[in-house]
Amino acid sequence: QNDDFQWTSYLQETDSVCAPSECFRQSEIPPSNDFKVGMKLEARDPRNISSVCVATIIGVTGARLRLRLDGSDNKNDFWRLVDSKDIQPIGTCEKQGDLLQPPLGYQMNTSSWPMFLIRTLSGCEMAPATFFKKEPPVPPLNYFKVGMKLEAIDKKNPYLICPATIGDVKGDEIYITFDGWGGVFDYWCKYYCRDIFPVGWCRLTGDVLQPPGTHVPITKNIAKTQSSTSKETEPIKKNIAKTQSSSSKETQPITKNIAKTQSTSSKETQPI
Ligand code: MLZ
Repeated sequence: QNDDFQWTSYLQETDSVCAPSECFRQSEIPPSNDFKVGMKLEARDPRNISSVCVATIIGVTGARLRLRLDGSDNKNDFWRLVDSKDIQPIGTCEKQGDLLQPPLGYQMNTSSWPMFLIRTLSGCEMAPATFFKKEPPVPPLNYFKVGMKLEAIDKKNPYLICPATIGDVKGDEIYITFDGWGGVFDYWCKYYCRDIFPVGWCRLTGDVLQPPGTHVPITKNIAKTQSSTSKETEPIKKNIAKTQSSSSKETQPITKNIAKTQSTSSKETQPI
């Protein structure tokens, strides 16, 4: 699936740079994913973070697990990295003297929970402790700069990892903008957020990297081209279709992002 999108040519065409790996709270070498579908583990309930629940692995994708809380419906699946602090082996909670909780939206009467828990764990395949990897440390500083490229989870479609650009930096926060989507999926997050990855992450983990959107023209990074001021507001004539395999999304010409040179917000040049 990654075949139709190539970072190397895209970085060239957009004249942009990747965010260096030191920027991210990710292992430089992605952790191995040994988990198997059907295994159970303990996971923090994303909708009620004070609860630790039983979860079943519904899918394995790259360095991530698709999880479903036992006793919950199939509409609230969530994804966690194998080195997320939100997951741990079955038995961890008990060792710490805590109780496993029913998930938010537990479909049966609460009084049935203790028996449900016994049944769901009886004879289940528990993910071995060695499969869980240590969460990487927080980078000491926010090293991100506007214009840097990365791979980021689309929070509205959390199974998707997409090409993205740092749109703004404010203290510990960074603005994640999704290439070609006109702003609708963009979000602010901490620089040490676990949902963002260096360019090449998906290729290394085997996860699927989405191609950029086709809703707005691809913008060219202005950071590296600021010396050539006269050309800055003109769209680039070169058509990238010639330099890449032909698919409909690649036939749009690259236009430079003039937002920054006009000191206006990027929204004004990227209609949704
Ligand atoms: N089904 C949706 C997916 C959009 C994903 C965008 N990610 C940045 C759509 O096509 O609108």
